[in-house]
Amino acid sequence: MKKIFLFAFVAIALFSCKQEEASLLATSSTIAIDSDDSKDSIILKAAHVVPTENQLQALKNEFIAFIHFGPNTFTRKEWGNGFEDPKIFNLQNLDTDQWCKAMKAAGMKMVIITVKHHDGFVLWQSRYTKHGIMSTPYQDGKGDILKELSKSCQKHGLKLGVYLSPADLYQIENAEGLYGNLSEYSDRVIPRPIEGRPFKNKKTFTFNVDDYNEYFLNQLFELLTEYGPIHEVWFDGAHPKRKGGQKYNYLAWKELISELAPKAVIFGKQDIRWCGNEAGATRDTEWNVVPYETNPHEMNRFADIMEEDIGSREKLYDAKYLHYQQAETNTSIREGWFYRDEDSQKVRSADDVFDIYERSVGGNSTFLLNIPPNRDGKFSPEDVRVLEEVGQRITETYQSNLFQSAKGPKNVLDGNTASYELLTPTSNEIIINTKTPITVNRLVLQEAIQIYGERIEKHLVQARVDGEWVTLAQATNVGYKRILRFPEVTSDQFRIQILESRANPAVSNISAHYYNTKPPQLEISRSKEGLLMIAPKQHDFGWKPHGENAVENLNSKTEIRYTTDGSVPTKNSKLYSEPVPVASAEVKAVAFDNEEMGSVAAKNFGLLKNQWKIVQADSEAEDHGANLAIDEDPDTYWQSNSGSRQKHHLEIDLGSEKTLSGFAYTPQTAHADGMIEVGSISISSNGTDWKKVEDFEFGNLINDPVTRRHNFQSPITAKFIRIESKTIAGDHTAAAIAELDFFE
Ligand code: FUL
Repeated sequence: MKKIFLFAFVAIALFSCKQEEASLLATSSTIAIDSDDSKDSIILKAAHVVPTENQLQALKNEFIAFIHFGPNTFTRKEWGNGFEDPKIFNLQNLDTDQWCKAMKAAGMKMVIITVKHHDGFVLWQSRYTKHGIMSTPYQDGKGDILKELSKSCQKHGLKLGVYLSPADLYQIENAEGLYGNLSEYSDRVIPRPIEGRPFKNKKTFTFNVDDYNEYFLNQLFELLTEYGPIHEVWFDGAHPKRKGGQKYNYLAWKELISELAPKAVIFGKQDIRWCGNEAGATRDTEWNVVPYETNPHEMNRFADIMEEDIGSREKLYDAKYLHYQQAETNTSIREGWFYRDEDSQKVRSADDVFDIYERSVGGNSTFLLNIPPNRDGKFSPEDVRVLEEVGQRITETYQSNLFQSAKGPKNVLDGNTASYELLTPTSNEIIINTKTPITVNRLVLQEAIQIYGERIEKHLVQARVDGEWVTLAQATNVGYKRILRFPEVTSDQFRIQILESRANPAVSNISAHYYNTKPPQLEISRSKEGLLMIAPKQHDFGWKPHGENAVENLNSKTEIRYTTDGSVPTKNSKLYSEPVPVASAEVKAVAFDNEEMGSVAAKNFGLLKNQWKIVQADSEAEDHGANLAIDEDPDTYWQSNSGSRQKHHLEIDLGSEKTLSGFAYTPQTAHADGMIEVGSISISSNGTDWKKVEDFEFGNLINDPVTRRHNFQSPITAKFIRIESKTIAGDHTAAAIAELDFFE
């Protein structure tokens, strides 16, 4: 009722005014709530929150690239520790042109590079540290990766952004380190002059800051004045370690950024927020107008926003400020953020990346996909192949609009997002007729958010089939862009209805498309008895081009072919029809639709677990017995009790003596507890006399809880294995294992 009332109220004011009419309220990227605001007036205000020009341009980039590159590329770790000798960054070749070509082929518009990750190592010629590229053999210490990337970006027409980690382990760990050194706050001039290294840009700033903030500001000054225009500055929120109560003077950083990079958006702060996961998951309803307790323009610290519902009416009612802060959906094309290897580090399939593209760009957010360069300074061939394939699918599907010469409101069909059609409660639908019937399975809707803000809360798309309106899809908000996916339909009449809205919505674009769906992505698993199972992937957001279960949707001609020796299956490989036994094998499987080949699914199976027994666990939390660590079901897990110690262990009898090359640890994903960050493996032949073999370490498990593999320095032979935790991520105290695998 309330919604209808509000809608009607705004409608009376606006209906006759058409496009030229602005709005009842002034628009702004932040609007304060007053103490006498009613629920309705709060929602009306929300409908007038619009992106800034920089935010709008960032949204229009749609698909952008992330580059994680640094010492971790050479140590194969996710998080360094700050003690790395710069010489391990043994870069011989670097081909930033190759990166840019591949990113362009994917249709990306910008690239953001980790010029400093948490380890503190810098990829550019900074005047303020020696811990970086200047101390490596690369071009005799004269190389500058950011400079090379910036040149390639200009050549290939890509925007550039920088990730500068506030967490800095080198500055924490080394004796002269500035991070948390308890230095006095005083007025410091930025940039601090360095003899023999003058700046061309003569601007200076004075900030009242401590040593680490001064260091950070000096580095920002270099990055923002010497590498061409910077369009995004990325501040990560993760901290492997802290020291000395170090605070960040973000308001000073922001002042410097707005002055030196006026076109840049800031990630992790007021402009752009993290989507809340690193797996490529998207919300069904991603509102970019979000509630704040304090004015975001005056805030120093921004907490991560992880909940599913962040901007519904209920959430906005308690706000003190309504603020436009768009989501960036960030994930990696490879397992982990840094390159590790070609064999065990899986690469996402084109199906997967295209699916995330449609959900994120078509779900009111920006898609930030990481492609980690390898130790040869290039993108690996498989990564390039996937980028090219995704780019081709995006072009084939979205470049041409099947409504191009259709009849309907001109302002939504002209391909110009600056023109729009204002709808009202009494005229809440748009009908589009095509000259001849078209076959479509995608529809794109956009709102004129730059003028009117995000308003649509619920909408419906129908097609006229055999004289009846058939519903194709129904969804919630639209905002910058909504891509609707539905089973293909052939019709010459389509209807878009706005069912609920925060005020009169301005629809700026409607286009129709056809995605030529591909053979399904596959999922490979094994039962505890050792039976191999291959089936179309079914997960929350996997291969579901129709929003339906891919299994039921399969073309009857689909065949699954597989190999067990790691080779890529062909039409002549073994045909999969029922579960077959498999042990210690590298299985690869592909679906074929006639001659068309789907993406390759791969899984490495370790030893069969049917003879394994748990000998001992130091403790077992309720419902999380030790057997669950070896039951071939990653959804169940062993968890020790919590307590004062992070040290826990599990002992397994493998049934007979085996020679092992490594192991894989699958963490549980139900919560952030129990991630074994550091631990050790010990072996025994009788279960009594133990010998420690080696330590292992896995970084970034809380943000990225996927299976991690550790290869032993040399093969080990054992009947009994003990895995022991030393450090649990995030200072938790219980250890947990969803699955443990050992490889021969
Ligand atoms: C996380 C970091 O800890 C990861 O290493 C990575 O940089 C990712 C994008 O953000 O918080």
